[in-house]
Amino acid sequence: MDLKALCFDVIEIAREVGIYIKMQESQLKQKDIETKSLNSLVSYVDKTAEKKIIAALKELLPESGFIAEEGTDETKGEKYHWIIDPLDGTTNFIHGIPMYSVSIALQENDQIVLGVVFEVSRDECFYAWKGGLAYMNTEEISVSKTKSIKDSLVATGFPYYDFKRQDGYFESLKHFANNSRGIRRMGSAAIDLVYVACGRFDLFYEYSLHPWDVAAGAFIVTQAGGKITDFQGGNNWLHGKEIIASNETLHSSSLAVIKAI
Ligand code: 2AM
Ligand code: CA
Repeated sequence: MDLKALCFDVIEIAREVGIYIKMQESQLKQKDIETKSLNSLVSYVDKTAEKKIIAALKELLPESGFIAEEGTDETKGEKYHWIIDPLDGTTNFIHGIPMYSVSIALQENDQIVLGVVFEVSRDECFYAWKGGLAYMNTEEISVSKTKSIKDSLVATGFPYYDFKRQDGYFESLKHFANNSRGIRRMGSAAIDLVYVACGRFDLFYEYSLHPWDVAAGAFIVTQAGGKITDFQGGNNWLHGKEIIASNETLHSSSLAVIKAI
């Protein structure tokens, strides 16, 4: 399969759907917003965007299956599955905050081989394919070369539904607040990850995330020279609901703090 050509087709789809989402920004009404579970919101925009993405991907790769946040199509594939978050940062979108993205990854057996994250408001498309590097629009990107936490900008996501690990999590925040350049909470894990990939953020960590929040962004980080693990330093970050993304040096110096959560 020509993953590079496929990646450019997926970019087209992400961009088109991003334009649709942006057009809906001014149309969305309070009555359009549903609550799926505690603090997890959705509207027709997420669902329509997902349907548009899946219809287009089916044409590109008819034998593939889908793992998509809104579950509008749960077709199982043999070898290929698309992991899709049609709108990552729904809470931001609903509140009129322009920090949201379209995230699409392709899995071949258990391995991610392609990732696209389109940050709609900035018109920045981040992408990578297996065997290639990582890019933002037409530029090659790489993770930061920062060596110490004191020179790092740290991104995270605050717990919004699983509060059991809150104390440990706030301890880690205290550590980074006291020792880094600052902490950011964007509200879209896909954007956090691609900002690590291009060196804007030096470190990102969050728990309670789903595969569709992280699949594409994490793959782009690895292709940009970064390191992705779960909170124990292992590989269970896609389904394990814990992720750390950074360059190799900062990753090893932060692991002990994050492990304790
Ligand atoms: P979503 O917008 O696709 O649901 C950031 O913490 C991540 O958690 C985002 O990728 C976001 O993905 C998800 N999330 C869901 N509900 C959230 C909420 N109420 N606050 C913050 N993040 C939320
Ligand atoms: Ca979503």
